[in-house]
Amino acid sequence: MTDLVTLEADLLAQVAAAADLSALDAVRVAAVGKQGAVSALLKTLGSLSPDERRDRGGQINGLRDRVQTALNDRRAALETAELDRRLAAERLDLTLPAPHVRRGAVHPTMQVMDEMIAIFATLGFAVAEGPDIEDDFHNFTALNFPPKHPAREMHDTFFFEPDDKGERKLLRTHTSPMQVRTMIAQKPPIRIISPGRTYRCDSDQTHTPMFHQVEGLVIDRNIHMGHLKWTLETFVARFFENDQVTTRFRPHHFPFTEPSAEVDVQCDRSGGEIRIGQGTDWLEILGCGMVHPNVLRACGIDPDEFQGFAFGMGVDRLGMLKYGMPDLRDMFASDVRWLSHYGFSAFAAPNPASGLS
Ligand code: 2NL
Repeated sequence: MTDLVTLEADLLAQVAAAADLSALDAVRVAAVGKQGAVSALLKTLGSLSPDERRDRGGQINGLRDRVQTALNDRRAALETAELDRRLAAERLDLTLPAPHVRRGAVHPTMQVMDEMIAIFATLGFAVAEGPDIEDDFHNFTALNFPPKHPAREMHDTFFFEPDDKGERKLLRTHTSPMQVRTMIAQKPPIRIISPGRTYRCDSDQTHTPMFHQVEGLVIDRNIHMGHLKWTLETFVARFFENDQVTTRFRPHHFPFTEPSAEVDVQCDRSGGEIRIGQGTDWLEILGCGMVHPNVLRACGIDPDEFQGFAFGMGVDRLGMLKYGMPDLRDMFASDVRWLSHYGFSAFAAPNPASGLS
């Protein structure tokens, strides 16, 4: 019995003296490891009578448990001390200037989005934002996509695995779902833009799998294409900061608008770069149309009482045009040299009062 008391006192002293986690682990191996002191004691039990074995076995197990508890407590204390030491040593004063760190810049996409929001704000449009993960109803069905429309298929849309109810969520392929949500939630008049990220399974020089859109929606009584044309012409002139810029509305087809049009701006491509508002070429910049009666009905709006127009444009693409970037893929390559060249100062946020760019 006294040998056990001495051993326990010795082991507990070693545990208390272990200065760090690796020293403690060495103590643990020597004490309660497979080849350790406690195992050696247990091996001696075989030569004892059954009664002696029960008594001594109980004593050895009690010793092992107390040593194990001491090891656990010491480990916890050392880990806390180590964390405290690291927290103290790695403390950063974020209020100090960081002279060796390159200063951040606003990504051109976000700058352009803020420009668009500022322009539409002066025209009375509110901003409506919503989830990137959508369902089939808000992304397709409510927007009058026929059930077998190719845009629903795998090559365009990122689908999630079906859930328990067999429903397949998806990454929105446009920001229209937010406009659908607004029409369902609010009564006309509605005048919103919905900026945000959109996703399509497509990648080449002019497409990235994630890109940004600003869509717009106006719903009221007696809305007609004249309102659509004025709104978009006003936007284009302000965005390109050129009152003379000529636009061309070309018939097109979208499932969610009827009639539909694509809008081109006059440009000049002769000098190797694109100049907006001069020359004899045309460049497509956005799509638009009168909201299809089926879309209004799907959102609980009576098309005999209300009409509306809608439009959609690619923010990244318009940013490339306005600020002369050659390749869309560079936009999201996270190259700090590109960002510091094309990025904007955080103090140059566009707003209608101080100007846009
Ligand atoms: C494009 C074309 C467009 C719309 C988006 C829309 C939304 C609702 C109802 C009807 Cl809720 N239309 N959005 C309409 C026409 C064109 O986008 O080329 N986008 C990049």
